[in-house]
Amino acid sequence: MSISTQTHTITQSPSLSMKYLVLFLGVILLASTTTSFAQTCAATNAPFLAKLRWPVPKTCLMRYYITRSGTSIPYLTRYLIFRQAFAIWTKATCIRFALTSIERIADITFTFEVRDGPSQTVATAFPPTDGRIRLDSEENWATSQSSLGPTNLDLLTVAVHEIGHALGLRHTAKPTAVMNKNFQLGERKITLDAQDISRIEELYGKCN
Ligand SMILES: [Ca+2]
Ligand SMILES: [Zn+2]
Repeated sequence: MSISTQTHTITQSPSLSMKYLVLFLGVILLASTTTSFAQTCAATNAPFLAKLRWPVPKTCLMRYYITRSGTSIPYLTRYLIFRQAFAIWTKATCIRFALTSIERIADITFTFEVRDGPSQTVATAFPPTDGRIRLDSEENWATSQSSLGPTNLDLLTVAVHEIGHALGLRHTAKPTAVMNKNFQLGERKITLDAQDISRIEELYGKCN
């Protein structure tokens, strides 16, 4: 947005070489911006500002549903990844999570859908008590640490982040937090940092 504004301002009466210089710098700036923030979560902070959380009876046991369509990743593989992601949040919240095959009784649902192609938006999640997590089926998903590389995106890392949204957390600018909205290709970031833990405790209390 600011890039196009600058270009129009500077090119009011430039020489030809100045025009090319501005165009060149604009392309470089655009390319670097796209590279840095190529993989992001699309959840906006607005729905999360009200400190939405799941009500107490739910927080004993929450159920999640995984769609059987929309991706070539085997169902069992996805289940094992999502189960591992939930276990990370269980440690911080004491909330237990169990798989259900009945979508209508699920609190949190995972779907894989065609979104905007590889990179850019990789997933969107909705806060309590919605709980939908929509993953882009066209991302180059990595489903194990051994297959993780510079051209693919760790499904476990994204799952941990999106579950954080489904529990009520909004984005943070802190780079080390799992709730930072940017994902790096080839990166596994699944350890909750101190800020992630303190923020989830604000919603659900300390887990003893
Ligand atoms: Ca995408
Ligand atoms: Zn997000």
